[in-house]
Amino acid sequence: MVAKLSPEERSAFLKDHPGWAEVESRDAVKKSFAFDNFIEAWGFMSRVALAAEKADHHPEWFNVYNRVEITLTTHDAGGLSERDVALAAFIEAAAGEDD
Ligand code: HBI
Repeated sequence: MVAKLSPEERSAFLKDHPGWAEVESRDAVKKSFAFDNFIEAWGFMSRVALAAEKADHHPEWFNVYNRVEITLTTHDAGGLSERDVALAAFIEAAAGEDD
């Protein structure tokens, strides 16, 4: 079983990862990414998909043209876990954001 983040770990995540916001009525975080066009968005999604499959931890996401909205949570834990922290870091790098 995966452990949920403690309140302190959750606060640290939100502080260290700009743009991620808590989801109302769910123990999850979300962030929207915008790219130059659909191909750039799809390339990003492909990189994230491969990493997610390798880690056996997957995003919930929604794509329209150049925009990708991502929600992270750990279903097996019923909320945010270190798996989401790790995936968020990969997603930011895949989107070309600085650490
Ligand atoms: N992805 N976000 C997320 N949360 C999970 O708990 C999860 C997952 N991908 C695969 C997975 N769990 C497996 O362990 C099985 O539960 C399918």
